[in-house]
Amino acid sequence: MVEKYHLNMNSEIRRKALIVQSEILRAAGDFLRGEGFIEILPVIISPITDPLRHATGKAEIEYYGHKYQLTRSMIFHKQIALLSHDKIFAFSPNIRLEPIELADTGRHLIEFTQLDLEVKDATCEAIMELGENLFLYVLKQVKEHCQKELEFFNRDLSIPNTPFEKIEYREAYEKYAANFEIVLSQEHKEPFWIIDIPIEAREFYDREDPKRPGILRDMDLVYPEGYGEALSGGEREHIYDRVIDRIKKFGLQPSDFKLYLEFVKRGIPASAGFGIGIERLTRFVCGLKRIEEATLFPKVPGQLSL
Ligand code: ASN
Repeated sequence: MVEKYHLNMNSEIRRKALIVQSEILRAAGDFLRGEGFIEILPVIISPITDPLRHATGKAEIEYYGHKYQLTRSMIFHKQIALLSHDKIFAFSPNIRLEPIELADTGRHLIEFTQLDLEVKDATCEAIMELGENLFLYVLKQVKEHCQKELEFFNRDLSIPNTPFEKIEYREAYEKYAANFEIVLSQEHKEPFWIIDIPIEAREFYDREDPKRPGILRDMDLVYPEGYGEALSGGEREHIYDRVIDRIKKFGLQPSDFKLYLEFVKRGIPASAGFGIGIERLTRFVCGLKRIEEATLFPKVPGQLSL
């Protein structure tokens, strides 16, 4: 049984982790603004949200006969926001009603916040470089401003070498089967990328490589030391006919994405971006055992929490 983390408000671990988290938020925002990004406010409810490949329960509310979903990720809003600004980010609360089986991973919450960003006309490679630079900047700032907290956690944060190692999805899968991400994470001492992700492993909005059908221009960043996935993102499908084709191939209904498709039809920019989970980043930076320690009001799958 998972400990009742929400009853433990004055835990010294959480108190220190929140100081580090506050520094992470500041540093990440400063870095992105320095790179020319605009911070936009998050979207909490919308008729459309990320369909996600893995099974999460529907979180829906009805209002005057209209159905809204709670945001699973801001992917569609990020793409549309690029009609306003070329580089945007948001600290975006996400609700993903994960199954109770994930309660004990130490990595899953049904409510979490991701730093979600998107860049007009960017490539997968450019966005990976941005991700590495953002990650390094945050680590350096935490080391500089949270020495006491890192000492408390006995966390000797080393600054990884760049560029990070790149590992092909199929190669990893063949070697370690479906659980490859965690196995590789446990084996590694530095973060690494998973690249060449096959089309069936991701969502319809992820762009298929025109030169290599069946492979996406997508990537995941994985933390070392067993902390697991850090970030996922890539280039986006944005051409109307291709988007429709991909929706249908995934067995989804274009009518469920009507408001989004109206924008795509009129034209949205080519783009790439990613989202990085803030609680997971805090967990990694502090070396915490469980993600519940990285937020004041953790929502553990299957558990009633404040
Ligand atoms: N935020 C991710 C991205 O930008 C999508 C996700 O969280 N499912 O690709």
